Amino acid sequence: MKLISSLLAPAVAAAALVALPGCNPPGKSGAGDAGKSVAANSAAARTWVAPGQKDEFYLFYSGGHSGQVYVAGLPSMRHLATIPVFGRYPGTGYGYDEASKAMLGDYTWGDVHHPGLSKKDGLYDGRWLFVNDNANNRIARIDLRDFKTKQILGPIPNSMGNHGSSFVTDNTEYVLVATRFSVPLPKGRYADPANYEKEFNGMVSGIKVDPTSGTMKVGWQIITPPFDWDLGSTGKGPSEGWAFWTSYNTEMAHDNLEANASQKDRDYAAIVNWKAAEAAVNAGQTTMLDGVAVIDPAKTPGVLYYLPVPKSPHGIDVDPTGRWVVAAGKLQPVASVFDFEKLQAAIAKKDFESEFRGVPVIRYDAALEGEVPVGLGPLHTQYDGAGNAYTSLFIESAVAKWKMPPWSADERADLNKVVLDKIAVHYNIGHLVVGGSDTKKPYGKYLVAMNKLSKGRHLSVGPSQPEDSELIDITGKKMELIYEAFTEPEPHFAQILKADAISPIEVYPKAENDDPNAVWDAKDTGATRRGNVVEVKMIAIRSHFTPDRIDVNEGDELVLHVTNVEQTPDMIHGLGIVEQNVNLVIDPGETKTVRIKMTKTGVFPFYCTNFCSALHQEMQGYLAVKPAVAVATQ
Ligand code: RUQ
Ligand code: CUA
Repeated sequence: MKLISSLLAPAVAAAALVALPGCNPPGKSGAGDAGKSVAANSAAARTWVAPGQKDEFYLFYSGGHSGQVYVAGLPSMRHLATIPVFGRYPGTGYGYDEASKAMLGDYTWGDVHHPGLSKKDGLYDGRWLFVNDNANNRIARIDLRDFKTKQILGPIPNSMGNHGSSFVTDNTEYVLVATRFSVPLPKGRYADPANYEKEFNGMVSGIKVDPTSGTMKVGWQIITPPFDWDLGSTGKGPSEGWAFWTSYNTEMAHDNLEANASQKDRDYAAIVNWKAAEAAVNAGQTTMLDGVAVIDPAKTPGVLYYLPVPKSPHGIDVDPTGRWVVAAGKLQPVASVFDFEKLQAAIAKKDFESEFRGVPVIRYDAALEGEVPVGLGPLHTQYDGAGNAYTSLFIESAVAKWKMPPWSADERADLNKVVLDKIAVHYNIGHLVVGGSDTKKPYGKYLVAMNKLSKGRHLSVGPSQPEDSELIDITGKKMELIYEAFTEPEPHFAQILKADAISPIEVYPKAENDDPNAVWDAKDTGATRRGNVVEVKMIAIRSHFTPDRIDVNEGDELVLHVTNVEQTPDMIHGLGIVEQNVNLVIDPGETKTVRIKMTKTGVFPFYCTNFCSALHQEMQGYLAVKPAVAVATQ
């Protein structure tokens, strides 16, 4: 693979640098000379969303080990909201009421990597956003009607390291998952890591999504060798029903992976026929393992194939037509383009180079369309729907734009010719996202490039540097860097959704509140005692809690249900109980419950935490806890 020096495109990088504000040395204001440049004005105009105006797109980006998802507007890149998923978030009371506490279980954090929007007919339908937890093998569903986490599934049985997800199939039949780590199965079984090759396994899981409610459950699994599955994507159009993941460790190294997992020139991608997997489950060709129907691909031909890909691959991305599958090898400066039609023909003709543990290995050249010399350290590829691909280059700190097939004979003869443009970003790039790239009709227009190492692009805030992301206009022949924004840590992948694809609710309609403990009228409020349990039904409305006094005894358990009976947008009430660690935030029309053991005696004021009216400060009351036993006299 030769690399032409022009691919490093210093001119492109320099041009981008000169024109933009934000490239000032530390301590210099951004409003200096750069502000006068025409390019800066033009870039500013393209990202300017005037006060009172709204952004055209939502950007949902993962917050990594913060366990959260962050929402920004595009093109302004302004932070709009934090959606807590795998960790508590006092701002919305998430993880403080009983329902969200139960969802979080015993885990206090998660590691969000790849958000995936739900789809219908291969297009975003604006219903749900799925996100994975690499740390605790879970997957969550956020409802885009109210931007809240509604379900956390997991830990997924027989799986360690839910990194290779959340890849949504064309009609949200499944969210597909592949394991990053392999372990002895079922979980809990001990085996010496020295016996890794024999005793350890990875897994691909089909998480079935209920089409009406969105409720997820583990559908089936395919057991795999202990390859470390990396990123993936789902097919569409001709490749609908298929899914793809790369492995960076087909060496099956279990120690010193940096060296030992990088020995082979080619690792494998897994090519999974999930429709065949579903059929195998329906035909009963499975073994139950920890409550899940598991398919052994050696015994069920047709569900799994391997495809060699160079070298230590990371991303594998299906294009919007569903015909082209692009894999990028971190240690090889090319993007390998596979033709799904050739791949299918190879499968039909059994044009295999070998097999591994009963699974056919497709011949690389049988499926290959070409190796595009994109540059150093290619990771992920996105598409604009206009025949162009964009690959992030970690080592080069750049994005390469290149032309998808079909290629002319001339282009084929020298694939350098299909590399159309390259733009420098100012950090080691990881993921990049183009709106709708994983659908049949990408929006194009913008590309957001996310950093891996931010390299001090913002005001210093100490040793942990602000995370960076850059907004690139991809409407022209040349990519143009038009904005740079802070991104919450730790950014991984993102999804872009057209703002008008959804219409989030502003209040929960009273008629929809099915909480049996909801009350809507002051006359229905009050306390009931059953033994040591005191249950209080309370309402909150500007600017009063009813009741505003709660009486309990030491040792009691207080079960407090609060309904915010408002039906007015933005009329949120909070209930904080001083020194009792109670923090409820209740949206209009919502009911929330908290249970607390009364271990401290005394009088504890409670108050509304969310500003609600001129008399917000007066929205308060008292929790009075009487000592259980009279203090023994001297
Ligand atoms: S992986 S930088 Cu966790 Cu998303 Cu590619
Ligand atoms: Cu209710 Cu402030």
